[in-house]
Amino acid sequence: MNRRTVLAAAAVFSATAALSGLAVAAEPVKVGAIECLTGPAAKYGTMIKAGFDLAAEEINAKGGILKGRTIELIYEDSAAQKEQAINAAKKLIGRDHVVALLGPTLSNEMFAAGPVANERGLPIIGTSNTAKGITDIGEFVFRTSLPESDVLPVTLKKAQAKFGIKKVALLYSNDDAFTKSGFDVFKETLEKLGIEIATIETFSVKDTDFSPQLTKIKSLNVDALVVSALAEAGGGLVLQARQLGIPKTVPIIGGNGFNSPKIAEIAGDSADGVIIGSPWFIAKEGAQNKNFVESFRKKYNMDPDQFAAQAYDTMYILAAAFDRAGEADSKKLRDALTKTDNNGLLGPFKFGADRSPATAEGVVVTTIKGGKFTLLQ
Ligand code: 1QQ
Repeated sequence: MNRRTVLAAAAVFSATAALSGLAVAAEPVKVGAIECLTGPAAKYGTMIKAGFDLAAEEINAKGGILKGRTIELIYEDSAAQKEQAINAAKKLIGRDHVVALLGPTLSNEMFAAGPVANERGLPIIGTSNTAKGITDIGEFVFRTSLPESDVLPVTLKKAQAKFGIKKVALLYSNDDAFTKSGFDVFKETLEKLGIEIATIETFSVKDTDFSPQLTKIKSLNVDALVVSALAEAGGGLVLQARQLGIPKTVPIIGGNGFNSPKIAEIAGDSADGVIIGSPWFIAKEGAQNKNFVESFRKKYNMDPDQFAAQAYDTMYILAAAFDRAGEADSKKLRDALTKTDNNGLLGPFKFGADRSPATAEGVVVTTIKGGKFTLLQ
């Protein structure tokens, strides 16, 4: 070999190395996240993003995944719009070549975007989807959030025992997959518990005036209002209920949509006494939760909510699955995800055969006091 050939061979070698193992080992692993970062559900999406970012930062600082690769999160805003969620999934898969997807924020969006990921054989993990049927979309669809069917019965039983509730008004927005699903569970559980439903009132997720429904409810002398709504409408409804003179002795019970500081941001003092079930609450015992809350406050100068906690756990679940998969391969990652065994903020976590959380232990019932979530004693 003359000198020229040696140089050429070396050039070929380094080019090959750049394309294969050696250089690729340092390449970040791209993960897409579809969240509501603007629009009416942006409070949920920004909390979820904050939870993902904090966990990814910690994981990357500790050496990353797959023997030294970092996780690179690429966000697309779905703005609570189904079409936008579908386009986001297509962009992240087609343009960015992500290996997995996180989100979307709303069940409504997951029913639209989930099939896109599933058809392309890419794992998609909802961290906040609680409607019935989410993982029925297909075998690549996972969720780490507890469905309403696990949480609402715990909430209602606790409220019944504490307040002796016998008769309620049931309200829900009938144009969203999650709020409709929550309504179904609330109705079925109320019937099982022998609680009378004095009236069922509907509204739209976009509504801002609930006075017709609330005026009617006021005349019915119910013991509680049971509401399946997203936070924007839910907060407005709570505020107007108190303004119209439904007293605080009549508690308002919400579903997962109420697990957000947005309720108190909108309703102010009127949010006091609102009752919500959740797999997590901020004052949960244990060093892991304390560290999370502290790091979150330090990084963002605000308290985390349930959505941030679920997102944080999910990032660790994803990172561990990548390491079990052994490479950044979507199909291997899917199989590795099914073997999840995490001990995070939400407690011991495994997926069931349906790729939803295997158990619903650890659901707590909280109430809002001075804008903060505290345990309902
Ligand atoms: C869903 C929900 C929402 C409250 C998520 C933010 O539970 O859409 O399933």
